[in-house]
Amino acid sequence: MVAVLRYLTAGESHGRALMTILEGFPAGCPLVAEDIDAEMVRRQGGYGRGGRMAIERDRVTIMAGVRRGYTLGSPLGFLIRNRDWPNWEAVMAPEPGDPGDPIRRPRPGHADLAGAVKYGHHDLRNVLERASARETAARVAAGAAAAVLLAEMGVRIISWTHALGDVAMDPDRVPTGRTPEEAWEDWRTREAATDLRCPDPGAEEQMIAAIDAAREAGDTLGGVIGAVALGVPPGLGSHVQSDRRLDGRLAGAVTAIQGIKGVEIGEAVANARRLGSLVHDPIHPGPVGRTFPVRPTNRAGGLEGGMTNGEPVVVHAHMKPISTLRRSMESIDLDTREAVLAHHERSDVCAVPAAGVVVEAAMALCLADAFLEKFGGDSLCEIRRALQHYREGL
Ligand code: EPS
Repeated sequence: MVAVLRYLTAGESHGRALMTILEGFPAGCPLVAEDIDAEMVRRQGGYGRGGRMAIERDRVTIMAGVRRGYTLGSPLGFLIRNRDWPNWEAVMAPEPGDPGDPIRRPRPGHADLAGAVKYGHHDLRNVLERASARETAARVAAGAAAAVLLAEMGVRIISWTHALGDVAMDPDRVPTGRTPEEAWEDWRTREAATDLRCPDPGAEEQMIAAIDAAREAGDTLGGVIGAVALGVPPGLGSHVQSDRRLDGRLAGAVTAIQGIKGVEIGEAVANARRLGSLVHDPIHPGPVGRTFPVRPTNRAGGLEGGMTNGEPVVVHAHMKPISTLRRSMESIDLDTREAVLAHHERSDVCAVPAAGVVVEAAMALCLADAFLEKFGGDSLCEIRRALQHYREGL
């Protein structure tokens, strides 16, 4: 199935810049660089980041697709300059033929070894520069535009740090609100005052201590990101073909984020251990004046039969610890085949809070695509009319 909303990114971690092209975005949607920059700032944050974040001030230049603050329906082009580039210019752009100082000790967990074999690279830098999670800045730019479009349709996506290492938050503190807008505004306000984007201050304190201990030990930490899309209408995705199932598309989009190795939709892990009668969400008549049924529980996480069912879409993304460790793991020297310690260079200790912003972006792109597929239209106005008509029919 070809996506309606497609994006591509380009750029190396220490290259000149990152670029994004977002294609299939409708005309007439308000969009300014500030909308995207707000997400750039959020993605750079979080306790546990390394020295790089003190150098970068990620900001987007809108290169194409917007005029007078509104999208044109043509491809959107974004550029994010790497402020670190001048420090790396000699490494990244040596004279042709200059062998430089090739990296030959692959890091376990990173793309180094498989990438070098696959592309026939001698210098592992030719792999690691693109494999780096720096690329997610470009993805967040695309996701921020998708989130603006979704917000126009009343859909809001929220994420938080659910667990970090072996410290988990109190699940009763998951951000909620009466309306998608209220929940979003409320959590955005509170999030700004946190260090790790965790809604449970007690757990956050322990998480910070865990990061400090890992840093001290030259080690790294992963964690779990919780995310929810609110205000999603029923009927996005489809049961009729495997590649149209939204749960699969969503899981694919989230696990395609660097470091994310598992995704749980709704209460999937606990549900696998329960009786069916304690898993499936009952269907109750809607309140007076409302014809659409309500669900007293949402263990399915808003997806049944590969389609949204009108309940919040709930996802938990599991991130492995960063694979660049200061204490270096066992590896080999690719020239001598001797056992050595893996290559190490500056990196983060933990990037779970930042990855939460990337999960939001991946969800926004996936849901906006499913939205456009369902409601079609080349302009925001057309899509709005189709959505309104559909909602009336519900
Ligand atoms: C990364 C290594 C670090 C991270 C980087 C991802 O960069 P550097 O090697 O320049 O210190 O900071 O993430 C970002 C730069 C970012 O913007 O998120 C890696 O190897 O994956």
